[in-house]
Amino acid sequence: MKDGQSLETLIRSRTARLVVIGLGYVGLPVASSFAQVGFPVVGLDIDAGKVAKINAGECPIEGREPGLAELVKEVVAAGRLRATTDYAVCRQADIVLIAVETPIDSVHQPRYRALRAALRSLEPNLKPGTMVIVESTIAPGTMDRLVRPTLEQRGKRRSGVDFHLVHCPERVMPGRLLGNLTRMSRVVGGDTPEAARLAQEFYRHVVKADLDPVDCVTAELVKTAENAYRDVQIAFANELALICEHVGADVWQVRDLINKSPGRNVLFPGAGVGGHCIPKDPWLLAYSTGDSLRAKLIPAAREVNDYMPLHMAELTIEAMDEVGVEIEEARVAVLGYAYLENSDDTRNSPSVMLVSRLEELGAQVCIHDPYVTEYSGSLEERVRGCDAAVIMVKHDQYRQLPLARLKEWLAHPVLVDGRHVFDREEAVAAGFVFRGVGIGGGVQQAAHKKDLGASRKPATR
Ligand code: SAJ
Repeated sequence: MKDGQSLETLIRSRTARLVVIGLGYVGLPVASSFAQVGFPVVGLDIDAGKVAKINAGECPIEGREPGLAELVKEVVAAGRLRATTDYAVCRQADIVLIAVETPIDSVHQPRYRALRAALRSLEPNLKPGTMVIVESTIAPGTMDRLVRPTLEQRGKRRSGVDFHLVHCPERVMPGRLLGNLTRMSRVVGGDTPEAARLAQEFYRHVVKADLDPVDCVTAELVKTAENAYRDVQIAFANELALICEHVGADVWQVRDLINKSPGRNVLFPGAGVGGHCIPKDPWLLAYSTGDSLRAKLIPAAREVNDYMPLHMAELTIEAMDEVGVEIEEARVAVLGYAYLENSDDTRNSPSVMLVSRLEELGAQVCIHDPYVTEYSGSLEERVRGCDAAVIMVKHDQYRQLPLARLKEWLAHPVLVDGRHVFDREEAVAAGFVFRGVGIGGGVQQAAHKKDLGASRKPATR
């Protein structure tokens, strides 16, 4: 500790030296927020370009993040935040906060490469008395099986004695990075009760919501389960949508009426589930039980949600078939490449899955997204001459798009709506061949009729 003062005193006086490892969607807002309230903060990242940008007072995160660019500029100018690639800064740190990516791989296993690298680089620079906080989302059991052993280094030091170990999972949301940080409650998982208490003291300077002290595994479970729960909820809405298509109903009317019933809240069906949390965290939760307990509902929900972009391809093929366009010769305009409306974040975007499916089938794809630099620019230019327009994201620009203009640009009036942006009756009245997720009459109903036809064999004499 700095001249013998206790960590608690340093935290209370906001003089504890904070190092934040990982300056992405989580780390940069956290580093900037603690710098803003007075802590001396050093941001640590392997990306020298990102480090240089931040030291120039610029925010490397694109997209609409209210207040973040201004805050980064302010705290860098005030000398309370600086960035580096050098882990030696951890030797002077009183608190080290780790916010690196924890993706899953193609077989849904967590890939902790970044987390392991951060821990291994931190370990030789970890000084006695430091509090280490992991904000990254991790599978339940990871603090116990990976984080603590890596830092304890086979008896070189002990958690709770030589350092404090905490898991305080982030609850950020693109578009609300700063707002969520202060407004959302947090579970504060301590490897010891003392660690949880010290972390509560620390976060209280920035978080103006509940800070609930728990043990590490509870914190790991809360975070992964809250997102698995949302994924299952969305999967239910998506499966209901597919059923509505089969039987010729309108899922939007159905869900509104269901939600009139007390305690019901059917979420929004759509073109798929993207982002850095929802597609990943259910797998982290399911992974935690290994082979001893095989989760059933969670993987099934993932399967339903991952099917939706492929379903969008099926709806597109079927709609173009009505105007005599084969997928192999088609040019398809995909509107929306981010995973969420009015965001530039394309991580795990359903549009990525749709585009690769369409290209696999031989189509040419023209992508537009006002927030994704590579695909921004004139919507008309991207759409003109295409045989179909497929709405994958409910960006404001698309909600305001006049159908007559869209029809004029297209070579064939085919509109496939994955986010209930348009009303079917209006689209049909405007002369479109229309398909929408959850709107009966699509590819599912055709199959359904065939099934029904098959099952209604004439009674044998
Ligand atoms: N989606 C649907 N139907 C829905 C809701 C979302 O298809 O009813 C799709 C979205 O289009 C998107 C994906 O799911 O592709 C994820 O959307 P999201 O609204 O869940 O947004 P995220 O990914 O930013 O989720 C975050 C999560 N927050 C944290 O991890 C701290 C999640 O726990 C929150 O519930 C969510 O924000 C939120 O909106 O509150």
